[in-house]
Amino acid sequence: MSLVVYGAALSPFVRKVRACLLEKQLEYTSELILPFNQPDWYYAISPLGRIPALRDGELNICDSAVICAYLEDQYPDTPKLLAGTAAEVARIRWLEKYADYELAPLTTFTVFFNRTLAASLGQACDEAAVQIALQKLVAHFDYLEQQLDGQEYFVGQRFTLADIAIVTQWVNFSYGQEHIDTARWPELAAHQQRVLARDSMQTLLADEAQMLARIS
Ligand SMILES: N[C@@H](CCC(=O)N[C@@H](CS)C(=O)NCC(=O)O)C(=O)O
Repeated sequence: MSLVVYGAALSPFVRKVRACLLEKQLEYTSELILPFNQPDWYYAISPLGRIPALRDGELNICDSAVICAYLEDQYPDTPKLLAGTAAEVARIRWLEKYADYELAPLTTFTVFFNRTLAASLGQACDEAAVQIALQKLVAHFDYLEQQLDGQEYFVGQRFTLADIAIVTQWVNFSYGQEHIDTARWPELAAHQQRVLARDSMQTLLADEAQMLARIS
C-alpha cells in the first residue's frame, strides 16, 4: 500500500483526510502542495488544483469528502467512520457537507484567511468581512449545539466523520484567534475538546504548529 496525501497542513480539508487516515491507522506520506501556488503537474491529479488529493497506487482521487468515503470503502477492515444505519450514514454525510460548505466559507476562508493567512500572501486583513462572518456563525453554532442534543458525538453516539469534519473547521477558526463561546454553546465547546483530545488530532495539531508559527 502506498498512500500519498497532497496538500498543506493548515488546510481543514487536508486535516480531515489526515485525521481519517490516522483514525484508520493507515500509513501514508505527505507531499506538500500549497494552495494558490500549485505546480502545473498537480492539475493532472486534482483538475481544479485544490487540496487535498490522494494517490493510492495508480489511483488519484480529489475532494476530501470523496477521499474519506473512498478510504471507508477501500479499507473495510479499518475503524469505521462513515457507517451505521442508512439514516445515520445520511446524517454523517449531511453534517460533513454542512461543515464543508456552510462552516468553511466563514471559519476558514474568511476568519482564518484574513486574520492569519492574508499577511503571508501580501494581502491586507479584511476585518469587516471577519466581523460579518462572526455574526453569521452564531446561527450555525445554535444549530450545531441543538444537533448535539446532549450526546457526546453528532451521530449514533459514536465518533464519526461528522465529528472530524466539523471540528477541523473549528481548528482554523482558532488559528484565526476566535473560539466557540463556552458559556453560550457549552455542548459544542465540550465536543470540540473531546475530539481534539484524540491521538489523531493531537498528532496533527503538533505537526501543524511549526507551519502556523511560520506564517503567523
Ligand atoms: N471541497 C473541497 C475543498 C478543497 C479546498 O477548497 N481547498 C482549498 C484549500 S483549504 C484550496 O485548495 N484552494 C485553492 C484553490 O481553490 O485554488 C474538499 O473538500 O477537498
